[in-house]
Amino acid sequence: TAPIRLRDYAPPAWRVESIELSFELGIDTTEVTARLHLRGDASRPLRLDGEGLELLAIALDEQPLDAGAWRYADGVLEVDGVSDGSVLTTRVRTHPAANTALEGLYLSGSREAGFLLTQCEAEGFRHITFFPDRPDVLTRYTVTLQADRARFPVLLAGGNPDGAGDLPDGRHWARFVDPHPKPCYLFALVAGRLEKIERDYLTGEGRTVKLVIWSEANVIDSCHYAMDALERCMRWDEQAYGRHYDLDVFHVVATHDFNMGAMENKGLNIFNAKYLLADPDTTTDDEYKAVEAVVAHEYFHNWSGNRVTCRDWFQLSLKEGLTVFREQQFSADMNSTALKRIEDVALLRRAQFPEDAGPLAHPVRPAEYREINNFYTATVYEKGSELVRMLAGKLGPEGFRRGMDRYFERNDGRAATIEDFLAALGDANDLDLMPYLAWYGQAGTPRLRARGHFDAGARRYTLTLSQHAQAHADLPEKPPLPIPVKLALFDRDGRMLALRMDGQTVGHEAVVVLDRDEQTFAFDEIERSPVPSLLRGFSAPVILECDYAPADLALLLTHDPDGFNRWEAGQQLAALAFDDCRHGGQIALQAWCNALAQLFADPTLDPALLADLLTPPGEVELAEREQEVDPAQIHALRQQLQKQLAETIGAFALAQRLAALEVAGPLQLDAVAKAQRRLKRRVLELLALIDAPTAQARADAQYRRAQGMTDRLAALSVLVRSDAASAADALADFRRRHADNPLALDKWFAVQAQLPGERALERVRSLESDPAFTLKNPNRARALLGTFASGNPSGFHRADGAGYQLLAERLVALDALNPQIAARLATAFNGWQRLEPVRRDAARRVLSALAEKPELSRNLAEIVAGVLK
Ligand code: B3K
Ligand code: ZN
Repeated sequence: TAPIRLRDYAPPAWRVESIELSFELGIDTTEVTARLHLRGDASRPLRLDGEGLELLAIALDEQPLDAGAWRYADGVLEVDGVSDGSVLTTRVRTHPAANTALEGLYLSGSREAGFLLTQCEAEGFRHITFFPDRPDVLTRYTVTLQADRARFPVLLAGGNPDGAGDLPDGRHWARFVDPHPKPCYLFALVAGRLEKIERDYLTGEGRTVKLVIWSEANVIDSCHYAMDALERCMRWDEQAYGRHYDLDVFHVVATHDFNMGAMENKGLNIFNAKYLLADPDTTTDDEYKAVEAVVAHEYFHNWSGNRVTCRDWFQLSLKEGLTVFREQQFSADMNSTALKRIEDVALLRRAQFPEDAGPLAHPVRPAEYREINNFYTATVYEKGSELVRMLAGKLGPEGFRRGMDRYFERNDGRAATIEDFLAALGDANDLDLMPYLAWYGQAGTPRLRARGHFDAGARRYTLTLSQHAQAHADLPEKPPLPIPVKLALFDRDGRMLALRMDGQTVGHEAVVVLDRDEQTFAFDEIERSPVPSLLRGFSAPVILECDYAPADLALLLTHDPDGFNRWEAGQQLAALAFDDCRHGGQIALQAWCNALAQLFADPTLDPALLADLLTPPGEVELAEREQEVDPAQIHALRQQLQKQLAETIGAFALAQRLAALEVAGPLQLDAVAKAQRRLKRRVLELLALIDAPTAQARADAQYRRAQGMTDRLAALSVLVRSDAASAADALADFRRRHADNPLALDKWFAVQAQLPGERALERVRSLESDPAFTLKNPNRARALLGTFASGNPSGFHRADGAGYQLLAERLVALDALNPQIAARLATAFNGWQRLEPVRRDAARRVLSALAEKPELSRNLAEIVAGVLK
């Protein structure tokens, strides 16, 4: 198939003003009647999308159409004789239980007990009925559901409830009307046996909204945390952005069978249970945070995505990048700004930088695609959020709010573009932000080079910044980007200096914008050569190249008042220390270890921050710095680095701290308790590297006494990774204890898939024959195969290529069931070109053979071909 290109965009020939949709729901077959009220130009053909639909009846303006008046082939229904104001009625049949792709209308759970639901973004609606399946067609929906009352007691669709009642033969109906025109990707329905919790929410505008969370009966008690989070984020959006909820009800539904995290359908959000259910015995602290974040993300889409939607899928980051940014701000406000920033930058480096450095690299606004579902990427989401963050930083809090108000006001009820966004933010602040469009149009992570020079005679420090596009990225000639660099200067005692630029005192922090290839910035009245702290808060998504002396980084690591910048200095120093491990160097290694040992002894430091400071960059990030990647060697060197750190701190101090972090009594979920558990885990891991017997004994005890999942899983992971004699028993215990909880079992699969080194493969193979393993459930497939392939470099990248072979075989099986999940897992092959020669050859062989398979889905074929090139 030919790619779809941004530059070919044309407005739709036909619009659908309103639709009356009615469903006769059944597990095996569902019949859908759609009445489309059409507006458009009669001289242009009406073409509607429809995939795999069985057309039962078709009528135009209430007259059945002859077979000659329409054609249905290759996913398009073409109808003749339509005029402006015509009503087209179609009746189709679909097969929910047979739908393993989990796109369109499908069954979650078993035939006997499961429920029906829909997933339409990006192009699932065409699996439900004939419609112009594109986001710039905005339509008013009236949806009527009919079903057997005993089998489907709960009937839900987006919008406001508009009546319900009984029908003959034990059937019933319910109707929903959505007053807000929306694109069809935001349509949703849910039908089945579900329980609910509900709460009234009074909006800042004084309207009462019913919030309802639905799940299967056995987990309904795990929905309270999400309900609290929902209320928090609704209030926050009112206060931070002046955005209020706009329907009478807000439904949220949990399912265990979902291709992604969650979906922002208007008035009826649907969640992967992983991001909605939370209970102390089975949910880790990090997962609690993720629930809060995803609940907020989906809710925030109600304005950034639903009220203002995207003109076409190339603009996806308009809603996703913006909504990720809004969620990041919210989570920072609810928890800790520094820790949230650390987590997000770490994610960017682990997921987005490698994507941007390899053959799958694409701009935040891609220029073309074959399968849009392959573009829900870290680039569109996370880098997209970084671009919004740069704009917000440039405008300042008030200017950004003014700009966002303008954006929402101008584009409400519209399908907008990235240009519309930049124009609104700029116009509201009398600024031209169009130079930032270049960031949206080019792939690759820019490199920012920094050179400092101190002139003692002139008491002047000059900083020369230059930017360099990534060599192998797409455009031959890249225009310079505006790169905001937030910076500070420190004296040798670790104090921040007052900054004087161009005769003005600008405070202790300044933002300079590099918008040419190279620029020099001067700071006056500087007495002694300072230590620069650059890119504070990660003010632009670039790779900083600066020849820091290890001692300078150690100074920032120990003295910077801002937790994020401290962590950032530590990460850079750790990378140099990693190089020392390889070459037998000492300077950076000792600087890193000594600085951290000093911080370890500081009782005033936030334990959660300390835990993050004690964690060097991950194996994936470290691999990004290599010319030729040997994952086994990277793993070994990183272990050595951490071992060195543990030895510097000392086994005694580690064990002592561990004991001090032990708390008796019932589980606490406040920030202090979470921070202590975070540090406890890190300390236990470090101790395991230098005193395995003691660490294992502690882990054993911790496993047995653990009050919650965070401690239990941390202990289990240490036992498994350090080959403790008791690991097998602990695993068996965990398996028994959580046999009925799929989300906990996923963790049991994942912790074993993370076993480092060659033994991982055998473990994965044996886990595949566990009765609880199935490729049909996306969470389970991701927990075992996704963790192994993307979260365990030294396990997956075996020199004999057996890891690649296993993944390729499973991808083929998975692709036949669920192409979206297969394509996602296949991205684990990204970056194979930079592997050392033996692994590279093995990967090439496996990938080439996979690419040859004739039956691959468009999803998987695009990723395999892309990764190979
Ligand atoms: N918008 C959805 C993602 C849809 C993915 C389609 N393959 C969830 C989100 O980003 O909020
Ligand atoms: Zn989103």
